Amino acid sequence: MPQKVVYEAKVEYLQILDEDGRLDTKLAKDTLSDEEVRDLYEKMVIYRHFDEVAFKLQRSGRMGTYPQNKGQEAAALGSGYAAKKGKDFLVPCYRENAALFLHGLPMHYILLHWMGDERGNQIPDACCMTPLSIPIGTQMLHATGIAWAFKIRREERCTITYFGDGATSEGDFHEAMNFAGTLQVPCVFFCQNNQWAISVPRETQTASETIAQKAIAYGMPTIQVDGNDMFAVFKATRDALERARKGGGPSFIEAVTYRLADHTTADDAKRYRDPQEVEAWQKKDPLIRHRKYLESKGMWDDEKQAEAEARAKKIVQEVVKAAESIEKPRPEDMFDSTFAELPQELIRQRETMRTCSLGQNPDQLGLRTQPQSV
Ligand SMILES: Cc1ncc(C[n+]2csc(CCOP(=O)(O)OP(=O)(O)O)c2C)c(N)n1
Ligand SMILES: [Mg+2]
Repeated sequence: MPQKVVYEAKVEYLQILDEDGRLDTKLAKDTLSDEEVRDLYEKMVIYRHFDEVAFKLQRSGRMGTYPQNKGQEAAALGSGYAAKKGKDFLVPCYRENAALFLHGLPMHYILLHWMGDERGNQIPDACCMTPLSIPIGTQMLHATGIAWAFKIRREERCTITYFGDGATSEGDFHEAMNFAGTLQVPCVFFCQNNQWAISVPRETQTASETIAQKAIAYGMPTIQVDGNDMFAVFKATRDALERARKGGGPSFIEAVTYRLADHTTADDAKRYRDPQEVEAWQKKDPLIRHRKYLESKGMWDDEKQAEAEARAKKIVQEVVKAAESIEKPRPEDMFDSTFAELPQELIRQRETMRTCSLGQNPDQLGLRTQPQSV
């Protein structure tokens, strides 16, 4: 009986810019120019400020809940920058605002979404992306489906879908990966491994040594990158998209990063996270290392930082104004966007919503109508 090894695999790790802002110039060749890094860093400053303001809006009762993106900006921006705006399709979860903004989503849409206003989910036609996906993992199936459509139509377009480490334990993840692999669709699976799924640490989440290796079972090229390094993220994503565009099928990227804030504003991570772990990752903050890099090139200093922060403040003030000055939605609107023709039961609910819901006082002015029977 023959005894042999039938399969062997390895997973590569890529870092180009280290925590101290030192660049591996050989690996950085043909990635980002210094001007591009400066522009992207300026965007990081804006998006970090947006994140902090969103947090404060929730704390002051002006927004329902919010999952901070803090610490994951390089992963979102580096990958988003590699994708073609207006052509490639982004299929996000909720921790890659930066990529969506880069691809043209008006920033106040994200605030509207978290304020519970459905208009935040009505993506403008010019933006190639789906709305945020809160059910964990469902968007990956959409990404596979959209990429399949691109393939059938012979369009030179790709999807890139974002999800967390926790999402890779979901059935949807495996189904999406399986179909993407067998159908060879042009989709990049971009996992933001931020080490935590709410209070579940990565070690408890999976017995897999890396998240990246999960893709091997689905026949995909896969790589693990330093997710706080825009050079590495950009290179891995660009290569994966190029391969997909040439008919090379799907790829997987595990971006190793860290959720510097709580899971959402409804969470208190101090109850389950070691402060020393958080401190160690704060030193790897993508904003710190990209600033250090630009400073080492003589392209950044305290004055430029102050200017960038002032600009960010002004931009975000306008964004908040746009979200808060929009006319309040009517409760009836919730019946509008799901069905082309509203089923009878929902027609009944819409017509009686102000008169027979629990907690409504039918004696209130204008609410005396009795429920209509249908
Ligand atoms: C299908 C589904 N199950 C459970 C939840 C509740 N939930 C919200 S976020 C989350 C953890 C997700 O972790 P991960 O995928 O690592 O993403 P992260 O929040 O860390 O970015 C869970 C379990 C959900 N939203 N959807
Ligand atoms: Mg996570």
